[in-house]
Amino acid sequence: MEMGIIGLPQSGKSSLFEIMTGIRSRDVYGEAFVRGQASVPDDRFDRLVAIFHPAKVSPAKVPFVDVHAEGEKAWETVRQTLSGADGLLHVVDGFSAADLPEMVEGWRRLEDELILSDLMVVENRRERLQKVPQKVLKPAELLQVELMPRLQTQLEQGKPLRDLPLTPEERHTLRSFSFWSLRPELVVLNVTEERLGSAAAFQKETGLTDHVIGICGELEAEMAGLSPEEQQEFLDSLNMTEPAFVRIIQAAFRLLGRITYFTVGEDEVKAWVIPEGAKAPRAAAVIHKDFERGFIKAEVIGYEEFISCGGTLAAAKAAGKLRLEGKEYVVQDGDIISFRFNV
Ligand SMILES: Nc1nc2c(ncn2[C@@H]2O[C@H](COP(=O)(O)OP(=O)(O)OP(=O)(O)O)[C@@H](O)[C@H]2O)c(=O)[nH]1
Ligand SMILES: [Mg+2]
Repeated sequence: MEMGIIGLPQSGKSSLFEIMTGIRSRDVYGEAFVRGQASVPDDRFDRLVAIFHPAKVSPAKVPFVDVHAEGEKAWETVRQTLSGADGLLHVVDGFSAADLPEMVEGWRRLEDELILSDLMVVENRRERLQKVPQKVLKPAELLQVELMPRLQTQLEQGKPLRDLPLTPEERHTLRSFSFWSLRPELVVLNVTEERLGSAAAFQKETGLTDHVIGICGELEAEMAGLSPEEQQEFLDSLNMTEPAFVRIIQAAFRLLGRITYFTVGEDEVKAWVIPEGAKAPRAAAVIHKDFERGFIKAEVIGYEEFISCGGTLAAAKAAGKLRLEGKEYVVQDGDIISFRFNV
């Protein structure tokens, strides 16, 4: 699971990457890309840490990738590096753009490039499939023969593939193509302080319903270097409740369809990242493969219930609120879990 950062040259990609991960990407030389983890801010996690005072604290993380693409092969570098990214974060320069139309134009320019790149892949694939006699085609290829013209029509209209309704089977057969416009995308409009309000107009103008977040990269960078108290003062003076990069990380996490469950104790409080809809054994596997193989039961309590029981496992147990769940249990966001297994 990872988010690839894209954007026109000098749009503020590496600056945003640094704000989110703490890694000064621009100081990393000789690498085609830098990968960094951003901790996912979560009030529930903070509360659990305050309750258990653990020796070790491990919040949920989202990996971001910042590409260093220069020269003639820049586009190729971006394509190769991000072919495995599950989601895209498109940074739009709103600080040096003259006005809103110019910001929208910048956004459109890259989106068009991505759509064109997908279109070339579709056309190539169609050509190849046409050269093969129908009867030797495998079922997945037959599905593609049907599907590719639909994709082509969509792309020729300048629309992203993610807006097409696709069955899970169709999605599966398209996975290996790494289409840009099929992947979920979050757009970050990077503006100056006085333009912080322009995200709404940008959203309207681009027709992007959700998934647009306006930030002022300069302010965010300043804030990142402050103590928590100074940061709070700074936020108060701006009428903000939290830094905007927090919302970006949280939005990226949701965009990737991930949820968290917690393991708690005096040694460690940890937020584990799993795909939404994962059943208990699969959730256990992210801790250790043995937990999945030898899975017996999961002892579970939802976060809210845990808090309303007084915030101790002993009290929750006494109140009969710790549930024993089996292999078919679908783990819920915020579950506090202890696995029983046998290896
Ligand atoms: N005024 C202003 N300048 C910014 C902001 N973000 C980035 N910059 C400046 O824009 C330039 C490019 O920033 P980067 O973060 O390196 O942008 P990038 O998209 O990673 O650039 P490339 O990797 O070269 O494509 C730098 O000189 C930054 O100081 C911002 O929010 N406001
Ligand atoms: Mg950069």
